[in-house]
Amino acid sequence: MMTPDEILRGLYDETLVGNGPAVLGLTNDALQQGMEPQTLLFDALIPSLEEVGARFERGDFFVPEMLIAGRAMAGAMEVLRPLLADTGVQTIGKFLMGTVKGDVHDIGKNLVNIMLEGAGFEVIDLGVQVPPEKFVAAIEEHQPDIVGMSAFLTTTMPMFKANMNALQKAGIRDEVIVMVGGAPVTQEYADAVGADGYAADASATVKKAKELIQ
Ligand code: B1M
Repeated sequence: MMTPDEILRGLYDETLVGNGPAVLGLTNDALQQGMEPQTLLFDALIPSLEEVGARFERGDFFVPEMLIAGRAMAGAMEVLRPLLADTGVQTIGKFLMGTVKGDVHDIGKNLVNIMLEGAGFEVIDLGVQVPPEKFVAAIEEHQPDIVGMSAFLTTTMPMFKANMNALQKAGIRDEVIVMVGGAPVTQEYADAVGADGYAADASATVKKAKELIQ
């Protein structure tokens, strides 16, 4: 039997090379051994994707490598999702979530969703490449407490402002709390676009969201 350290090392290495079946196998092994889902995420899967990003920046990895690593991580997340989200707590608020127009990254957004669900939020996920008019229509339809927008590229971050303008124009800006986030986003940027809240990672999002609906 593999030790927990060997499993974490294996998960990191296999995610890095995008070996989906191995990542899935190791995830199941780890859970069978009683390892915590959070440990797998924060000590292996997320660090591995960070390394993928670093290699991409250096020109050692290209889009296909990034894609298969992302898929391997997403496969593991499907197994971890029910364990992270199922706490049986009562619904504390409605959270509408989407990745902005022009941006296809969704692993980080999905992780935020899982943590929010785990904390008792009802999450409505609009998916990726969500245009401003879709955010507006969904807010009108679902009446969420908070709308969350993710952007993972410096080139798509300006969509936050476009979304805020669309909300303003539709006369619904004051009806919802707006939170923004994603790897390149900062508190300063969130303030500049007029968002009500920003968080750097999934657990910080939960904390901030709870604060904002108080
Ligand atoms: Co892309 N990509 N990618 N990519 N990709 C990044 C983001 C990049 C940082 C890599 C790098 O250069 N180091 C870089 C962006 C640079 C920049 O603009 N600053 C980049 C690039 C350049 C690109 C392309 C342009 C590449 C190309 O085509 N030349 C292209 C763009 C496509 C598009 O969207 N139009 C592209 C494509 C892709 C893939 C499709 C191959 C794949 C995405 C798969 C998928 O998501 N389904 C991919 C991947 C996998 C990555 C990296 C390697 C990993 C992303 C990830 O899932 N991280 C990424 C490098 C990196 O992040 N280090 C990279 C793990 C995840 C748990 O973290 O996403 O940060 P993260 O989410 C966090 C926080 O951001 C926060 O909480 C999450 C959980 O803790 N958060 C919020 C997220 N949303 C929030 C909302 C909130 C609050 C917090 O409130 C509402």
